[in-house]
Amino acid sequence: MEEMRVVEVKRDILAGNDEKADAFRAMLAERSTFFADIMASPGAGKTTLLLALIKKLRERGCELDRMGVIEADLESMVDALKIKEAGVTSVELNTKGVCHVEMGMVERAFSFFENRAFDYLFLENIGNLVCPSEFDTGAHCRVMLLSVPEGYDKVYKYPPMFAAVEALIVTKCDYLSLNPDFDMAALKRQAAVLNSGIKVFVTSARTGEGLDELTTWFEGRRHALLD
Ligand SMILES: Nc1nc2c(ncn2[C@@H]2O[C@H](COP(=O)(O)OP(=O)(O)OP(=O)(O)O)[C@@H](O)[C@H]2O)c(=O)[nH]1
Ligand SMILES: [Mg+2]
Repeated sequence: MEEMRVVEVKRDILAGNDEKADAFRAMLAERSTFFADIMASPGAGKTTLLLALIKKLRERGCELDRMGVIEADLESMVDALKIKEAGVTSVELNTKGVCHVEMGMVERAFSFFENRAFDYLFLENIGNLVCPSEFDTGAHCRVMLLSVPEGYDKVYKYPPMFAAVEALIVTKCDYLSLNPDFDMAALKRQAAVLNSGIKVFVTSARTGEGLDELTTWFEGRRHALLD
């Protein structure tokens, strides 16, 4: 009878990815670069929030050339160009259909910065609430966005993402008056069930709500890395 073998590809891939991610995280910490991975579904407001954060960090004294962004998308240069127009260096990482970012991609994208040193490096991950949560990208901090138009019930439908992050950033809160069925209390309650330490920010890039608090939190996370 033929022998049957089961090859656990996923576990091997994830283990190899985790080792690379740990080495990458340590290398960036050596350079005092704080690296944050921004995850969310398509259109949740990742690029808009990044632009708002860049502006806030600049106002607080961080030079534009001390920030860098890796923009991951299946295709196109659209988001990288927006970041570049804001005066910040960016690398567009086109995954050509792959729905998450993994370490080989991060390392390759990072090499295009040619050894530049940053205080803050951000990754705008692929717009997807499922796969990105499984892959360590070498970031010191992972956050997710959930926009008000998407609905609060995503916390019940995509639990691994909510469990994987340090912070949940609720975006487009200027739409709250138009979405009376958005149950913020239920969202916070269930997010805390999935992830007891999760920090929740309620923001709007349109009105500026919550952006100061969020920027202060990112600054604190960077200082904690340097200490
Ligand atoms: N009203 C309102 N609209 C917002 C806000 N943030 C982003 N938007 C709008 O939402 C749309 C999507 O925003 P993006 O920042 O491109 O979203 P994204 O998550 O980067 O999208 P992908 O990269 O395509 O996945 C744009 O039309 C933004 O202007 C907000 O706080 N309030
Ligand atoms: Mg974007």
